[in-house]
Amino acid sequence: MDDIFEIEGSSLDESRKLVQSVTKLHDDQKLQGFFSNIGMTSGDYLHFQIPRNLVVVGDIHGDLNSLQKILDEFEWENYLQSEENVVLFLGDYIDRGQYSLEVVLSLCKLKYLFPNNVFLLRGNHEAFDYFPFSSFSFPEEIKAKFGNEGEEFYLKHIRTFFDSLFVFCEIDSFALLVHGGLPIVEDLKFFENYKFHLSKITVQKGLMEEILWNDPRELGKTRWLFSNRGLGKYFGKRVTDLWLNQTGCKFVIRGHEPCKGFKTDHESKVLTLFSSKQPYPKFESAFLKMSRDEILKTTDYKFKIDSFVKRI
Ligand SMILES: [Mn+2]
Repeated sequence: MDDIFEIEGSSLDESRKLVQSVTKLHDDQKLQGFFSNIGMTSGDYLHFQIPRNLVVVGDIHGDLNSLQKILDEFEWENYLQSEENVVLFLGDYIDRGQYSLEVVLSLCKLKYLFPNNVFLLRGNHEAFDYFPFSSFSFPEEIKAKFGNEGEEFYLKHIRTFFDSLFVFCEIDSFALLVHGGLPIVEDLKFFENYKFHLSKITVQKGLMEEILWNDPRELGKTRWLFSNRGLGKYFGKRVTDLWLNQTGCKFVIRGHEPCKGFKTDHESKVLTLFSSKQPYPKFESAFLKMSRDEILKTTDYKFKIDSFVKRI
């Protein structure tokens, strides 16, 4: 397979160097605070003013072909020249598909080339050590490619890279972006200082579990239920409305559930994106692309965010 960054056939040494550089980049950005005219960080929490253009990509799950098609569709080389054009990936880069390692390395290369406008959120598949589940096969894929040294590569470098990923993103007055869903907040005081709480998600296991594992469901007046997944919860519209009211945002954009490219819940306030096709023959692969002007029109009550999703 042709691949975008000539990642296929990378030596273990090259792969290790790339992953280490991007881990360092993430750590530096977390310490730095501001990284562009429109972007800020505070630990695990990433914050943007409305970008000139926004692309959001859902679960890729080792589908290098879908990733390549999406990058081609928004003409990444041109698009990423301006730091006000942002691309955000919602996590779950690995497992299920055949090219997890190539997907991880391609995304690292993209981040390395465009550190201030490419951002990678953490999915539940990138947090196996915290919340184990049965379909985790990435270390075996690396071992098959690099032998026993691959195991060390995973344990020493990939896991540290996963720990460096951002967990929560907010785009001012527009959207909250996470892999799984919104956590259930019992104490409203949380919102007095929510950015501070979200800057330390990785050290609050309960909060991290919900952000990486939760799913939206239509629950009527019930706020939440335990999830059939065995981890995380189902959150109802009351939880979505609370978060959106408290943060001044209008939408939640998340991945985590296979679907025909996208689906909406909670009166179209929650948009699910899915960007993997090869391991999921019954589903479709899609991404979201919006300009600043389009984002500013979200005040219109007839606004439909799913009209900006493009299937590939
Ligand atoms: Mn997931």
